[in-house]
Formats: sequence, C-alpha cells, structure tokens
Amino acid sequence: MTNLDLFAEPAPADGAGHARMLALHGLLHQYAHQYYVLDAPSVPDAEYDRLFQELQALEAAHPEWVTADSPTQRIGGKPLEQFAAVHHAEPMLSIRTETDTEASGAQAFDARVRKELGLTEADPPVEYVAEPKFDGLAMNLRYEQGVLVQAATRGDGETGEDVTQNIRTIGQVPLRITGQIPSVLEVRGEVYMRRDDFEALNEKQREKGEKTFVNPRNAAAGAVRQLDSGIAAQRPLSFFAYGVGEVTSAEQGGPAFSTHFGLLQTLKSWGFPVAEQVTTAHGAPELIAYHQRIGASRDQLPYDIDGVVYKVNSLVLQQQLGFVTREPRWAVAHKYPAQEQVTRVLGIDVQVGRTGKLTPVARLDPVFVGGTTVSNATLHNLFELRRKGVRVGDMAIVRRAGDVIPEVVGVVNSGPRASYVQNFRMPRTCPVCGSAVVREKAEVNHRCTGGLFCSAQRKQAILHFAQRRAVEVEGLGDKLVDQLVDGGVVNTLPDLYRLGLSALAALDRMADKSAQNLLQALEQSKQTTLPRFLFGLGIRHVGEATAKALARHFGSLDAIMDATAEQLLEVADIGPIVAESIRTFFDQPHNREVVEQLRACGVTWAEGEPAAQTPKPLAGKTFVITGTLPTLGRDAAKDLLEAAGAKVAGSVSKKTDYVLAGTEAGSKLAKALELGVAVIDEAAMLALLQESN
Ligand code: JCF
Repeated sequence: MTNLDLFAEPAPADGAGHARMLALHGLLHQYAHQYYVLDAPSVPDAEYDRLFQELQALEAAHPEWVTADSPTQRIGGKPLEQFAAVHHAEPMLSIRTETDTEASGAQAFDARVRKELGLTEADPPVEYVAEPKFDGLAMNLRYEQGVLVQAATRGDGETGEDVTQNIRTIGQVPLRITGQIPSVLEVRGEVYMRRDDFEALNEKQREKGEKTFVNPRNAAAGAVRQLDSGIAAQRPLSFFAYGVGEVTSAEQGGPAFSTHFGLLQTLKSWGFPVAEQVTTAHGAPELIAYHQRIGASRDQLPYDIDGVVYKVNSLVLQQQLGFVTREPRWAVAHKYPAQEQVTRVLGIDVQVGRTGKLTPVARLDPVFVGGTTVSNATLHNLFELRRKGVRVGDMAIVRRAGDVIPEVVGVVNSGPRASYVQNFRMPRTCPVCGSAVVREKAEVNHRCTGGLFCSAQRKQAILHFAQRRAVEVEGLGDKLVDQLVDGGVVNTLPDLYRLGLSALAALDRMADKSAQNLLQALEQSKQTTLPRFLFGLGIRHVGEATAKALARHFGSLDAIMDATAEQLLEVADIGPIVAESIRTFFDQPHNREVVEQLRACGVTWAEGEPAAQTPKPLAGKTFVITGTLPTLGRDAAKDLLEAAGAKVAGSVSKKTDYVLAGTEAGSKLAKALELGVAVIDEAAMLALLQESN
C-alpha cells in the first residue's frame, strides 16, 4: 500500500464524475477549514494539493459543473469572527502551482507564456524574475503617507482579517517609511517563522509539557491570529516582501514601475526585506537552473520554502497576459518535493541519547520526504507521543525540513487502523544497559540512570566529541563507534587516542588504509580550540555559543574548571541552570580525570587571557563570509574573526563592514557591491588581523 492509497479513489468516468466532484468539495472545504481557520491540518499539504488538482481537472472537463462555492473559486478560509474584516483594495491573488517538480515544470510555464504572447522560436527568451516561495502566510501591509495603518491577511482574496496589532510586533516590518514614497502603498509579502526560531519555540513548549506546533507555517499562522498581541510578540516572526497591492498611480505622483525586478529593488530601498536569492532569468533553461540551484541549497536556508516562483519581469507583458479566474497567467509556483508525507508506523523504538534521555522513535514504512527517504522519525517524548495519539499500525504525517531530524507531527485518523495497532509503553529499564529509568517531577523526559555505564550514552558522548563542530575526528561515524564500543576497545574519550593500528585492523570490515586514515584524523583532532573542546565534553546546557562565551570570558580551561557558580554567572548569557550544570560537571572526579587524560594524550589548544585583557581589535565590526576561501574553511575563518571580536552575520546589509569573498561568491557579493560594502579576500582578512594586533 502506498502512502496515498488511503485517500485515493481514482477519478471515476463521467457518470460518477459529478458525485466525485461533490465529494471533493466536501473534503476540500473540511481540510481548508482545519488548515486556515483552526490551524490544525489533518492531511499533508501535498494531499490537499492533489485533491485540489483533481477537482480542477474535473471542472476543466465539465465547466458547466463549476459552482460559486467550489473550493477552486476562492482562495483561503473565511476570516475569523473575532478580527475585523478588511476588504482588499486590490484582490490578493493566489498563484498557479506547478506540481511537476522536474525541469518540465519550468518548460511548461515558459511555453504557455510564449504561446499567449504569440512569440515564435525566432523571438528572444522571455525575461523572468525568479524568487524562493516562502512557506508562510500572505499579508497585505497598507501604508498611508508612509505610516503603517493596516496589516491584513489574505482571507479569501477579497476580504481578509485585520491583524495590524500582531504584525506591528514583527521587527522586519517597517512601521514608517521615508523618502520618495507614494501616499498610498500596499506591500504584499509572506509572514513566516525561521526554522531556528520554530525549533526554539517548540523546544520551549516541549519543556513546559505544552502542545508543540506542527511546522513553522502553522506556528506563524497561530501567532498572526493571536487575539492577544502580547503573546504574538513572543512568537518570533519574520517577513519578506514580494509584490504590491494598491499604489498611488504615476499620474497622481506615484512611482512608475516598468519591471517586477525594479519594483522589488524599490521596495528594498524603502526598507522592506526582499529575499537575497531574487534574480532575473531568461527563458526556460535559466528557470530550470534556478530551480535546481535553490533546490540544492534548500536544506541550508534558514526558513522553509516549498518551491520557487517565476514571474514575467515586464509589467506591460504581465498586463497583456492577464488572468484566468483569480490566477495570473504571468506567474507560477514551481514546487519541490513535499516536506510532509503520510506513511505507516511499523513500530516504536526507544533510543538512548548522550544524556540518558529516552526518545521514542517511530520506525516507518520508508517514505520520500523533503528530498530523501526517511525510515525513522522522532516522537520526542512520551507526552508528545500521547498527545499526538500515535500507535503502531497508524498512518502518520512525517515531516523533514532542513537538516532537522525527521519527526512525526500527527496521525491521519480518517483511514482504517491496522489490526495490529497497539499502545506504546515507556520501558522501566534502559533498553540498552538495563539500568533503571526515571522521570523527575515536572520533567517530560524519561532518563536512563546508567550514566557512562550505559554503552548508548558512551557512544553518543564519543560521537558528540568527534563531530565536526567539536574536535572533529573525520570518518568517526556511528557505525565505527558502535564497533569500537561494542568491541570493548573504546570506553572513554581518552581511549580514542590510545588506539593502535593493530586494534583497529582487527575490527570487522576495517581495511588497513581506513585504519591509517582514522589514526591520522585522530592525530589532527588533537590540535583544537578551547571552545570546541569545551563543547565536545558534552556538558549539559553547554552548546557552541555558551562554550565560546566561557572561553572568551575565562581564557583557560583551568579557570573554567575552578570557577564558582557565582563567577560563572558573570558570563553574559549564562544563567543559574547552566552555571550549576557546569559546576556539577567539573565537581565529578571522573570528568576531571577524562580532561586530564585527554590533555596527557596530547589534545591541546591555544589559551588566551581572560576577556578583559585580550584586545578585541575587530570589536564592533560585522563581517559576512561568502564563497569558497583558498585555504581556510568557513568555520575556521569565522572562528578567527570572532576571536578578534568581530561579529559574523549571515546576510549583507548596510550595517556590514566587510564581505569576505572567496571563489563562486554569488548574490552576497553582488549585494555588497551594490551597497558599497568593502569586499576583501582571505589574504586581506589575515592582513587585517595581523595589522590590528
Ligand atoms: O513566497 C510566496 N509564498 C509567494 C506567494 C511569492 C510570490 O511572489 C507570490 C505569492 C502569491 C501570489 N506572488 C503572487 C502573485
């Protein structure tokens, strides 16, 4: 059974066609209400899209069946009763979706545009603007005399909801704009939540034992619809502009735009965030290249996108192309593989993490999600598992976005349950080492009490220490760690550095060459930095940022190990829980022993003076790194700059002091040149560090 069989009923031939159409009305209305109004979708987006397209196809074959209340004839859900209704001065359009995620999706669009414009093969390629398609919710921002007077959701495209109070809480939305601006300006764009903000929000909800949000878009929609703007303000939202609604005409003194790209540049100059990936593209081949390029970087973007948008650049041509019902002929959304899919839960396993936390993990009928095949997805903890009502045998919605671990976001309860459905129970003893499992009061997590007696915890501790962002032992992955720990060759971190060629070569499937490579990688990892080493120790609550702050403040490991809780609290961003955790860690004799043995094995780093005395020559300077540097990795360059007090940001703005550019630097370099920001190469950066020392 494929994951869609639950819903799929093949479109019947003509007689049954009408009945099927009515059934689709019912389903789509129900799903749209759950999605837009209740913020509680019961099926993945891809399934909704599929049914929607089935209905569109039926209606195309039988135009006489189309009724005004068909889900295809309106765009969103009804506005909520509690918010004032806003009639849009210009209807808010939806955009046609090209679900064909292959190159042919772009070719089909280009071919339609050329045909409508009456172009022949002899004519030059059409110029388009290509932009990422944000997975958020559409918003209309109305400015009068430069002041934000109203923010409204799309609603059904004609009438939306007045959510001005909530939108005002978004830092990226200008409350007032100045310069050569039209007296009436409506800016359209997408309100969304960044992935890291979403993860942090859900983590907080999880710790409080409260309901988590299904995905960033739902979290954003929930925040926008908060009647209490105080709560909305605590939900971190972001905004990107992609178009305009009503704008004072040129005759009345408004701007005279001729291209969509020019319009976006103008919005940017007025202070609206516009995606840095926005670019012009000529003809289908460049659209395809864009779709592939953005698709390849999709996991690295800080926000979810579900596709890219192509628009005809010339506004005159846009007008010429016009609309079909509510969809412009001059624009299309070209999708990527869905980030949510439905599949069956085959079992629920329990994994033991580095800190002993027991995580229920769903074993799945493998399914293609967000560009890869997923066969396991986290259920986080027992309470979330119960809240979501996941049982073995259920059909579950699985989500994978970015490099975040795939998770089960809920179950589909419309289908029949398998006969072998069973409830999940948290084991009372650790499935790996047999130690007792406990759950502290007011804690949502169950933990194995085995500590480093538990091989699962030892394995995770080793993997944590060896990861790229810690001391980085290249090639030491989970398979190898399993072998080393299960074989009793490595029990503690220092054991890693006592490995010899013969012990390694004795391992299953370990060729001489691989053994040598591992030894070399271990040798290389000995030369590290204090923040990496500290982070690698795996002290609870000490992430990379905290490790950096500690290293900067105290300068040496001994100073940190001997610091009192009070002294630790003096470090910016370290609170009582983190201070206590660090103190407890170094109070354990065996932890100190591990540190001493690692040092004895030759693990070293340069130690500095405490922060107060080290000069911070680049303090207050902001850098952006782009492209491939000739010798330094980007992480290494970032470390060097931060050590000198500089801030390293992700995107170029007027506040950027330097852009450090390597080869194949793309839009960030272009942006720097456009804004007149200084561009330097690696050698110039190293010189800058020397000079200012
Ligand atoms: O990013 C988006 N979700 C997005 C939606 C971008 C666009 O340029 C759009 C859109 C919806 C309608 N343009 C239109 C006309």
